[in-house]
This record gives sequence, structure tokens and C-alpha cells, in this order.
Amino acid sequence: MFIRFTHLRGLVCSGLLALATAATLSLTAAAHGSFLTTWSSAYPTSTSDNNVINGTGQSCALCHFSATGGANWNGYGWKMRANIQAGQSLTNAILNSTSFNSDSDPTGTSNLLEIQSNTQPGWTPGPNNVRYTTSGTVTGLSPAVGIQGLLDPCGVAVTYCTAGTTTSGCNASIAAVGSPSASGATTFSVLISNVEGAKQGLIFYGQGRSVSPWGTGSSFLCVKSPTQRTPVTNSGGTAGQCNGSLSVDMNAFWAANPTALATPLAAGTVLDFQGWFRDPPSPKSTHLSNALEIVVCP
Ligand SMILES: [Ca+2]
Ligand SMILES: [Ca+2]
Repeated sequence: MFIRFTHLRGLVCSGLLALATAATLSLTAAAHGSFLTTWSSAYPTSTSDNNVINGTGQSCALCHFSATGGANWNGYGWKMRANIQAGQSLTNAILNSTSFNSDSDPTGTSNLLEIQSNTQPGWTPGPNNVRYTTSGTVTGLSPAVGIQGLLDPCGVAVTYCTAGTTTSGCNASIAAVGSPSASGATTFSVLISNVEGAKQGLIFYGQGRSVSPWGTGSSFLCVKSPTQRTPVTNSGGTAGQCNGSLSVDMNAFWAANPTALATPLAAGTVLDFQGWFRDPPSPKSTHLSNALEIVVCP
């Protein structure tokens, strides 16, 4: 923020507006007081702020790249800075940031839902964060270090990429049933529907997105290498129709394959799934479904 504020451990987040006068600064500081105190009053049950404060002292990292604040904001801090600059009180600036997905996380989760999920509205895993300054933005950055808990909500399935169109005009569609958890506490299956009937196929997964053409056909490979295949099954249904399907119980698969990719599962791990099945007349004799991404829960 471009205000001066303190938190419970007495550190000061100094995100002062570079061009502001001393008079403006003291007025701003007086008007806005302690940012984290105001923030936790707005969200008394959220632990997003605790996960920052109790990590490695990154007290200002809810909004800033630096543990002590300064003029390098994440998307959440930058949004609130804009609200404050527009004349809003600190409380209003916080509450008027709720509907945005300030970290552009792949689940598309709003700041409010992140806060309610005790995740970080300003941070998403990997080199996918943006640093905002008054002189421009820098993309491709890792999140601030030392934050406890998940950066994005877990168990939210997001589909991406487009399915190829098969010989019979099928567009295979992927879905999650349940959600993955590190403790195995929840059921989790992946289902592909609208598959060419009576064809062999399988579901595979990796840890990240990477979209590339699948030969000269209409499908795309949408999961980053390395990938892990689950067993081949028959899609069932009727040959020449789109009434086949593929499914895999991932908990059962991981239990039977304890050295499979991404095992043992860790909370916060990003998993990407896609279906692949035979379609002999097509350019690569095979087609792919769209893809699905989901974050592993604790
Ligand atoms: Ca978000
Ligand atoms: Ca987040």
C-alpha cells in the first residue's frame, strides 16, 4: 500500500507513494491506520493473513513482494492501491476488491472466495505472478516466500483446451468427480464422456499445462510432460456413435501405483488430466478430449 501501517509483530510495511508530499503521507497514514488490523476486522475468520504473518515474518506479503512492504505490489495490493488512490477508505478499498481475481489464478477464484478459503488473493503457485509498480509491471515471477497453506483453493476443477472432433463428430468432454486429497480423505475420479463408442482409450495426467497440436488433426495435447498414463479401457457404447466413456478412480490408481507421477500426493500440487482414445480414420489414429486442472487438497 502507499500508506504506512504496522502489524501485530511491530514491523512496518512501508509502501509509501514515491511522489507524495510529507503532508500527504502523514494524512494518509492517519486516515488508513494499520492495514492488517483493518483487513482482519473485515475478514475475522479468514486465516489468509495468519498464513502470511506466521510463515517467515512476511507480514506485508498479503499485498507486497517484500516482507516489509514497499513499492512492489502483487495484483491484490495493486487493486487496493488503486481503490485508495480513487479516494476510498481502507475498509472500502478492501471490500471493493472482493469480486476480482487479482492473482489471475487458473481456477478463476475471486479474492473473496480465496479469503474465505484461507488462500492468498494476491498469489498463485509457480512463475505466474505479476509485480506491479508505478513504473510498470513484470510478469513470470514466483510468489513471495514463506507463506503457509495453499496459495489457491484446492479441489476446484477447471477445464481448459478444446477437444478434437472425431470421425463420428464426437467432442470428448472431461470432468472431475470429487477432488484429490493428500490424505486420501475424499473420493476422486476423472470421467471422459462423449467418446467414440467401442474404442480403446485411457486417461493420463501431468503437472501443468502445455498446449500443442496433435498431428494434423483437430485435437491438442494439453498436459505438460512428463505424463503418467492410467490403464487402457474400452469406451463401451456403440461403434460409430459418441456414447462411449472412460473413467478412472484416481485414489484406487494411486493406491495400486505408489510410485506414479506426483505421488505421494502433496497438498497444493497442481494436476492436469486429459483423455486419449483410438479413432483409426483420423490423422493420428487417435483423438484427445479437452483437459482438466485441479489442485490437491490437504
Ligand atoms: Ca484468485
Ligand atoms: Ca491465490
